[in-house]
Amino acid sequence: MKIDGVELREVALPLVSPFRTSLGTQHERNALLVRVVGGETEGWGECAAEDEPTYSPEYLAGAADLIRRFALPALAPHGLDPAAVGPALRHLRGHVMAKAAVETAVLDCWLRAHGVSLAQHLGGVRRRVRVGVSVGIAETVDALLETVDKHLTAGYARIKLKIEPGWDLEPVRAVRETFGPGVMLTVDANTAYTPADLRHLAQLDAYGLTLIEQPFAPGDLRSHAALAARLDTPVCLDESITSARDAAEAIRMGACSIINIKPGRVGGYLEARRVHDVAEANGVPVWCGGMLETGLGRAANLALAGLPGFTLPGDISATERYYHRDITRPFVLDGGELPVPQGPGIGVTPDPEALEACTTSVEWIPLSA
Ligand code: NPQ
Ligand code: MG
Repeated sequence: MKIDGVELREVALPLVSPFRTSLGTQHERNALLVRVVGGETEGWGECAAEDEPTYSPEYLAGAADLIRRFALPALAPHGLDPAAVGPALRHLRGHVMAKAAVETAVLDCWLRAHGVSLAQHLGGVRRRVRVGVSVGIAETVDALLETVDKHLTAGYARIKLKIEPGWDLEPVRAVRETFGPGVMLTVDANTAYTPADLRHLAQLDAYGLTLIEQPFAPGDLRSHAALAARLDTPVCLDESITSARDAAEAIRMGACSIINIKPGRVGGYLEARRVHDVAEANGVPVWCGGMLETGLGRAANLALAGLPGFTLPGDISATERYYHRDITRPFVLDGGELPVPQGPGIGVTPDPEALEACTTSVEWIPLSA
């Protein structure tokens, strides 16, 4: 089967509440959707990149440009074959999130044509997965406690607090003291610390955290290894890991004992499975990260989180945590879990009306082999 063409669509979804991390504050999620059309079938992929290159070097307009000018022309001769996308784009350096969106759309289209779910294709073993929630930096500790209380009441299986210098020991202590030792608690610094903060971060050991995520710069595996040697709290990497090879290197160096897998950050769901396999072979637990996905990305992440090595709750929250109105049917929390979609491909499609309502631009790119 050949690919007839690809639609690039930008959507804007207002967030239920602003999301503040050490990188900045987000009020709205602008997302880039890729729709691949092949014969009677179509498939969807969502690009994880944000408006600005702050979390990663990629950004939405750059990703669209990469896809339009370089990825699609390179893909055209290959037809609709998900296994061919990675090799066809290998000569393009970086741009993992843009490549991931294209591969996911091709994969979704191909799986739908074959009547196979993404969960089945990846080797998922769970029909439901435990999920957590990522809690942004708050104005005050009281406001934070109120937010955490709401999420615990909703049933989330894990609370992740965003931290930065000046917002770390105090909020973590307050949450632990208020909600007790039974709450699974983690922190995520999004690279906000430097190696000089090692002794300061060691004080987090007092609070029984399940992990500390990415305190240092993406390229600084040595400092993460030094911290891991010093702390009882397990060190988890996010931004540092952009491939299965990175994962193997980080594990070998002792830079992490847990890995956050975001499919966009590693170049797609097929590479995400390889990161999972490397981690599993080394006894390293993994969990699925989040990028404020719409229902399309959320559905695909749930399929990934069903793999056996995903033993910690992921950042795959219910739809209502982020959006009043999503472009797909909402995902609803049930006993701290979300269901893994079982239909063909990613198992969900956008609601045409909801999609139109939030679309800010559409571009159709015909593909000729
Ligand atoms: C993380 N995500 O684990 C990220 C980072 C992040 C859910 O904590 C807009 C879109 C703003 C995606 C800010 C969570 C974002 C974003 C931070 C992702 O590090
Ligand atoms: Mg993170």
